[in-house]
Amino acid sequence: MTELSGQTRDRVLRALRAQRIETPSWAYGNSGTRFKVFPQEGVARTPQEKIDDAAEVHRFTGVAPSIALHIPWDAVDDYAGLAAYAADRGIRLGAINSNVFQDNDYKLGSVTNPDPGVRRKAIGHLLECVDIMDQTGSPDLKLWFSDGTNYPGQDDSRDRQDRLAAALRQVYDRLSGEQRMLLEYKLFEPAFYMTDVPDWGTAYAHCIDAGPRAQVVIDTGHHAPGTNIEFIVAFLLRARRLGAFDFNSRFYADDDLMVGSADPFQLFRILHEIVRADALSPASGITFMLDQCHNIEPKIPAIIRSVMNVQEATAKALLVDTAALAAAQQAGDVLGANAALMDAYNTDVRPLLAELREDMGLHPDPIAAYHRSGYFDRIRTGRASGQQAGWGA
Ligand code: LRH
Ligand code: MN
Repeated sequence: MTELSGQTRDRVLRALRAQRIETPSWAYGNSGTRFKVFPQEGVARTPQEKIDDAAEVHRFTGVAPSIALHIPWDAVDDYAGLAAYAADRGIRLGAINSNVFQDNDYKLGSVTNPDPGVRRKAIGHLLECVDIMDQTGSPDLKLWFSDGTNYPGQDDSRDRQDRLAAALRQVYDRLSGEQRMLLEYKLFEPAFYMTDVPDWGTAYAHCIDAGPRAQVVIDTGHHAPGTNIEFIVAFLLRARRLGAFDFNSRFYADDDLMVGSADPFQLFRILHEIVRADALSPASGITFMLDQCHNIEPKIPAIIRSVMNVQEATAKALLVDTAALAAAQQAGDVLGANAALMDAYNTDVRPLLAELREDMGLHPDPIAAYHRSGYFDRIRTGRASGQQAGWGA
């Protein structure tokens, strides 16, 4: 790595030290595909054990102090108690994810269902999630709707959009304090003809209609192949409507693989837009979450690896020589501009990150440290009995 000036080094290390990545509770439970869910030894059985695992990820990475919850997968009787349990382990309860995609009543849709009774039930769940936010202190309500149709003519697209807008209005009006509504889009699956919130434009338009507390979530696995996701990032940042990321990666569809594992260059380009907009720090109000499923690989090391992948892409983005890039862009020097970006991307930032971790009092190799910690042996024996957590699908 070309010798970094002291000033650049400090700026990069400061930004990396302040980075915050939220891990998803459901990634600590069993997950799979429609073909099979392979259980794994030591998997969490309760929201508390998922929090224990999240605390381990934070213990070795130092930048993952919050966990996103999914309701009802993480339902408990005492949410304030759960928040206290987490706080005792240095973990904050993050986004509350609603779930209106697993109940039999939602076959033809949840908030967009032709049946007003089903719509009321779905909206009731979303409002219940805001009640939970009041108890956990979570700022973010994250909404993803599996709603859609499978055949042309099955339902009226405009009527469904009206129903969706009415539901979002009701939920939006329930928000208080710093609470936000984060709307996630997805091109397809489980619906295979039309999805009611299929793309960023639809999500953005509904957020504009709802109000300033409504922001868009970009799940990196929810686009058509070949989509330029960093353009969407740049656009929504400029519009001040980018609320959060669900980071993961994919080779084909919504594969939910480790972020950066399938396309590290895309992750770098996304983080470049974030850094360019000075939107990396928690103060920017963007929540950087992982949304992954570790169907065959050991879950906790996979999440640690994922956090490290985000750190590596971020470090590379922070190393972009912005002055050289801007000069080349202004001069129409196409190759020069591209080279400015590629030089940063082709920089091996692992030594810098190892140094950062040592500065933070952490082991330079979080995964090796995790394996040496004996945590897995403890949970493998300690959690041998009982029902492992999963999607309950
Ligand atoms: C939908 C999704 C959404 C979550 C779920 C676990 O595909 O990305 O963010 O609710 O995964
Ligand atoms: Mn997601």
